[in-house]
Amino acid sequence: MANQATLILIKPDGLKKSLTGNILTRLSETKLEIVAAKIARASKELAEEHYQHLKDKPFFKEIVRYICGELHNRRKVMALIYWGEDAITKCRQLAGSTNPEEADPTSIRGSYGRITTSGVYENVIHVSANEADAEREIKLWFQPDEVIVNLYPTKEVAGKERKIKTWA
Ligand code: IDP
Ligand code: MG
Repeated sequence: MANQATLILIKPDGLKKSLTGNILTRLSETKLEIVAAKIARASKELAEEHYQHLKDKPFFKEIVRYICGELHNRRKVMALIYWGEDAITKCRQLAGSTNPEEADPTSIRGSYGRITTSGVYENVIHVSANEADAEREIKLWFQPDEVIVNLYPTKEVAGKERKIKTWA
């Protein structure tokens, strides 16, 4: 099995519950390499794009609000790319099933997830489901310069001269 990349998001409930360390510790069992990491904010547009495959589901609006941080008053996620052999299966295995009540209780979602009274699966972590999703999602959440390996082909485009912010 060749090296794969997968997008991991520690969702707003994971951050609010102060689970960042616990989740990263669990993921370190995979012995995969972290090749990008940041705290990021999902705009509504980014969230809708991220969950585009679920846009016809009755819970679509709520999961968009969830990943944007509106359910937790914590408008951020931690976004990481894990890279290595069989990364997607390894990370999804550790994350556990989508429904946290059905997830293996020793998995990340089984340990820390819950179903809210309004029916949202709050499952603390996102892991890309397959290689095509991983590529699509990584390109949504990260720019090439933010990743320390070359995952996908890039191109140079002539930018309009623009101001960049630097430390004063
Ligand atoms: P995944 O995160 O395990 O890949 P997806 O089907 O891609 O599962 O769903 C994205 C997210 O939407 C889930 O992680 C969960 O937070 C939420 N979700 C999925 N299915 C349901 C459902 O049936 N009810 C409520 N929330 C759901
Ligand atoms: Mg998914």
